[in-house]
Amino acid sequence: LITETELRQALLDEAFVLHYQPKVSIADGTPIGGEALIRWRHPTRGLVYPMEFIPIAEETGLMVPIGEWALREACRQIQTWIEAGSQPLQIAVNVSERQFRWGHLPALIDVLLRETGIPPHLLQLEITESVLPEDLEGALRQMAWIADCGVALALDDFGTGYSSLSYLRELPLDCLKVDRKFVQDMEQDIGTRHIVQAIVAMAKAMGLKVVAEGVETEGERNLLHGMGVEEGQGYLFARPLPVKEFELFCGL
Ligand code: G
Ligand code: G
Ligand code: MN
Ligand code: NA
Repeated sequence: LITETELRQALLDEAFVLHYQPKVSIADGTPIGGEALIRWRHPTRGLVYPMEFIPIAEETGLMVPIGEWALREACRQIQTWIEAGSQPLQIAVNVSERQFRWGHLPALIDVLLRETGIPPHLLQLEITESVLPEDLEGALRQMAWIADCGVALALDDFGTGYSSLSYLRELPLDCLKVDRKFVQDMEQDIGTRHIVQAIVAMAKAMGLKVVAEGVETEGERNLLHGMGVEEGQGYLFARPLPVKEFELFCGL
């Protein structure tokens, strides 16, 4: 079992690494951006996935420093691409409820933008609906501050949480990510297909971009394309990749 001590040591040892999953154009597969996903290079167990250690990080308060590491690493990676003269893509970083409750996320983002000098729009934060009901006012205030910096905000896993549509228009969002459970079921289940259609219509009416998560089949891709979804992410296109492979995939 993973302990808090081990996670602290992993931070000190710089044992975490980011993989990047491409986001592509549903129409033609052109790379549009990427989502950073953290992994732990464990000395004996090999690559450990976030499912196994994020919950422990959340319980022990280590989510804040680990989340800070991930944000800084992603910003540095964007900076590296810019310095190398490649056409940089927007990179999304997941941010958990804990990091909002901490209260210093806007200040951290400000520091990272200054440290790296990257154009703010190249960074996107993915938040889930679960950050909202806890402390809606606090989350809103922080999101507004972050959006004012020019950093993009996406609502992740949309449709699975305690969706209250009433707050949706109050959030300074750029993008909705349709949860992969809907994408998975939409070929077999017409009801699910209607839900996706409704989400897309709503997002468009609100001026939000839609990204479909977990696209695994050509059938799903065709349905999404027909609905006017422009961006997709999933094993059909690419898995989360080590940085070198991501660069190859995206032509960076
Ligand atoms: O890569 P994988 O599918 O196993 O990721 C599982 C979950 O871990 C994702 O849903 C994501 O929300 C979370 N996660 C991955 N990387 C990070 C990170 O850098 N910070 C935070 N807060 N969550 C992450
Ligand atoms: O929770 P969040 O959406 O941030 O995390 C994305 C997770 O989804 C990652 O763990 C990633 O490995 C996983 N993922 C990405 N594409 C696919 C896919 O096509 N199918 C499945 N089953 N999982 C995917
Ligand atoms: Mn995500
Ligand atoms: Na998601």
